[in-house]
Formats: sequence, structure tokens, C-alpha cells
Amino acid sequence: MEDRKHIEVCFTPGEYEYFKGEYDIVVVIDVLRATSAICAAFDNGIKSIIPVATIDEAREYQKKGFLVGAERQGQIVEGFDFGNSPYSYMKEELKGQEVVLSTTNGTKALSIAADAPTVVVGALNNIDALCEWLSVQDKNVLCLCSGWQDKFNLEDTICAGAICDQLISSGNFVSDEDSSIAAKYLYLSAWENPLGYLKSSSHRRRLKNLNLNEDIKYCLTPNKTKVIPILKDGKLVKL
Ligand code: 3SL
Repeated sequence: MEDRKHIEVCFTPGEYEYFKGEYDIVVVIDVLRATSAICAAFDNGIKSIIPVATIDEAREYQKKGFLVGAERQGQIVEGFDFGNSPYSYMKEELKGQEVVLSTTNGTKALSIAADAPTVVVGALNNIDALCEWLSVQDKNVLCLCSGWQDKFNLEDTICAGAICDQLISSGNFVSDEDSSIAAKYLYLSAWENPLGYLKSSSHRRRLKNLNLNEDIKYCLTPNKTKVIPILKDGKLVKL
């Protein structure tokens, strides 16, 4: 009998309903930039992040006096404290703080996955630490790519493929879904030069047009941190 666990990939939040309920751990991935920014925030010593899907929810928290970041279409939403750049979370004054965050796709994916038994945050920035942790959990794992407005994107898929590759190489995991196999092959063709591979990807172009090249470089750099953010009672905290 097969006793290896599954590592599978869901390309977009819109497809999550077809995977929902079958996995013990959901890894939410939004390489450009939400989950990279979240990892940067915890690496910088933030205490917790409350992810919210909508701007209305973010405003409610703001009224209550919370520090709130909000991004839509790559830009800081007017009236909020910061957006979604990893660099906004590297500030001294954020150490030890609790913040609220709403982004176009990443926090939406976090909120739709919220009722899974365990939800963690994945990015290229924390990939080795995350895979090391996943490999000893003995649980079925789903990588949920945040995509862009329910469409497929390359950067999240490549990151998910890298997670599949590492876990399958451990000998304790298998992938059955074609999405997982495709993600792994995309990763294998991209890995030597993710920045170059993603040159013409839609979100990289979108962010480049907003002069966010430094953010792109940061987010596409593997293993900047060992932090693994995990969702506990609606808040992301450091595992
Ligand atoms: O979609 C998201 O959650 C964001 O990461 C998008 S952006 O990189 O801030 O444009």
C-alpha cells in the first residue's frame, strides 16, 4: 500500500474548490509579492499579521487603530499606512507590532484556505526552510498559488514546482495531479535563472512598469530567510 504523502498544486484560488478538504497542510504562495513581503515582515521581527481579503475589512481595522497595509493593482491604496513591498516591512518601528494586510490576490488566497487544518506561507524567500519543515510533517500538502485575479501565473507555479521537486526528492511524497507535474517541469526549466525566465511574465511586467524592480529582485531570490509564517486563529504568526 502507498504510504507516501501527496504534494499537489492548485494553480489559482478559483480552482481551490476542487482540492478543498483533501489536504492537511495548505501552503499559500504569492511570490510577487504578498507572501514574500509577509516572510520579510516576520524576518524583521513583526509579531503578527492579520490577513484580510477586502479593503472594507481593512478599513474596519484601521478605524479601530490598527496599522494597516493595503495594495490593489500593485499600488498602495490611498489612506493606508503601507502597501505590499517587502521593504516596507523592514522598518525598525514595525518590530514587535501587529499589522493588518489586504492585497489583490495573496490575502484573498489566505482567506479562502483559512479553514484548512494548517495554513502556512510559502515564497522563494523561505523555500528551503519550508520544505525541510514540510518533509517531516508526514501530511498531505497542497500548494495554493494566488495567481492574478484567479488566472494562472508563472512565478507562483514555479515556486510550487520547486516545493514539489524538493519533497518528491525526499522519497516520502508523490504527486498525482497534472498541475503538480506541470509545475515541477516549469520549475526545472526556470530554476537556473528565475529572473530571466520570468522576464516577460505578466506580473513582472506590471510591477516593472510601477518601478518596482528592486521588489522583484528581492522576491525572486531564494532563501533569504528561514521563517515560516503560519495561520493561527485568523492571524499569521511565526512558526
Ligand atoms: O496580489 C497580491 O496579493 C500582491 O502581491 C500583488 S502586488 O505584487 O502587490 O502587485
